[in-house]
Amino acid sequence: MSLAKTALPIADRLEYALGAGKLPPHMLDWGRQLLSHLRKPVQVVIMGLPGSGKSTLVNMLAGEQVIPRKKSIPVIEIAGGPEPRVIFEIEDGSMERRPGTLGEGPIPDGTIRARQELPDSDLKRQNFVEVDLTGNFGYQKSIVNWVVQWADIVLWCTREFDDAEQELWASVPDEIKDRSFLVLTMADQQMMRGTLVDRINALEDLVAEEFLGLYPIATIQAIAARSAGAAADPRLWKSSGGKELLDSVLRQVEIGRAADMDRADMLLSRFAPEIAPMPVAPEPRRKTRVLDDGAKAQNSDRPPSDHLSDALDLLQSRADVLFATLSGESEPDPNAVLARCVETANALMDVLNGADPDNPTVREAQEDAEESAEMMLLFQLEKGEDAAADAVTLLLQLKKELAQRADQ
Ligand SMILES: Nc1nc2c(ncn2[C@@H]2O[C@H](COP(=O)(O)OP(=O)(O)O)[C@@H](O)[C@H]2O)c(=O)[nH]1
Ligand SMILES: [Mg+2]
Repeated sequence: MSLAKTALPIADRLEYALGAGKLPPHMLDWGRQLLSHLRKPVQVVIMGLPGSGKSTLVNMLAGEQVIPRKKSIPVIEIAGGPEPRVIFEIEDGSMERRPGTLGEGPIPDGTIRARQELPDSDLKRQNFVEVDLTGNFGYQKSIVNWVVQWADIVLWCTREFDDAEQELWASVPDEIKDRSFLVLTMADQQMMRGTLVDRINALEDLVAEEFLGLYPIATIQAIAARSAGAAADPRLWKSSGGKELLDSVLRQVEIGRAADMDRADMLLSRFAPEIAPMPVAPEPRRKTRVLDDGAKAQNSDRPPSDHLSDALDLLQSRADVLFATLSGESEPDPNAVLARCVETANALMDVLNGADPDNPTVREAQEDAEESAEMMLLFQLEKGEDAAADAVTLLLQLKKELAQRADQ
């Protein structure tokens, strides 16, 4: 093992593990997907009907006037780059590039997409992409379908979130809904008309189901407060709704990045422990007896039935705790349940690895335990209630099989 490798950024270590064939075939897709996520900034999409306040909101989030009020462009990406430059994609498939910013020069006719690059270090963490929902309902639906294939976080801008918009949003996968925001724009106008509170109340139940949260915002006031420096007008920054929305978006970006890093850590410590951050040497399954290692030799010298009953005891006690959690008053947190299942499967593998693998019953139990630990890892990557339920079922199944083997 090279220590230098363990000091590399997690993405580099994952790339190394993939290149060195450390991941088993059924984990390859996950591994590759994870790597591409770790390598690119989080994609924050600002989506909504034309005139819903998207460009203004992007300017607020970026902290500068990046999108000018000129011709509208269906897709505008704000991303990091060594110096300011704009890349235009034209409807005939051609590309045009020019240095500077969108506001500084003409926008070519037929532009369908523009990428504004800026030397802003925050843009290494996240990009902002404005997507205009133009055309008829069918066309808007196809835009939504395209966006959900690559977006990490969506900010849906709207004044009312009407039935048609709700229908468009309904088709978005749950894992994106869980990290997306409904942004009620033009809150200043709605407040003046006296409709804001009713609108928020009317949307409350729907938002609880379909979004991470509802964020009313008076974007123009938020920009004024922000460009004066947040410290210069902290009250307006707060009362406009700007602070809450920006803080929440940035928090969500961080949560997403941390979760990806945790998953990569998990994959590495399981399949390439020598390059994991805290290398844990796994007990080799097919252990040849090391006679000068007293404890281990003794361990393997115990009859296999002892190891099997230790393993059963372990499963029984963990299952008891798990069931106590599941039958408690409050809704169990699926991710905590999953973590507990993963931990149990790993502990089980440790117990069984102490037994003599030459005994066929022991070997079968070891293989089951190892397979389950891998399945648990997949469930943990998948997350959510279904995965937690599958993990608990798997543990119960394992317990049943182990009890049968111990009886043999
Ligand atoms: N009063 C008010 N006007 C806003 C607000 N946000 C955007 N606007 C105005 O609404 C119009 C449409 O905004 P824009 O950001 O271009 O919408 P887009 O088509 O979704 O990108 C512009 O004239 C903005 O100045 C807001 O919070 N309050
Ligand atoms: Mg716009």
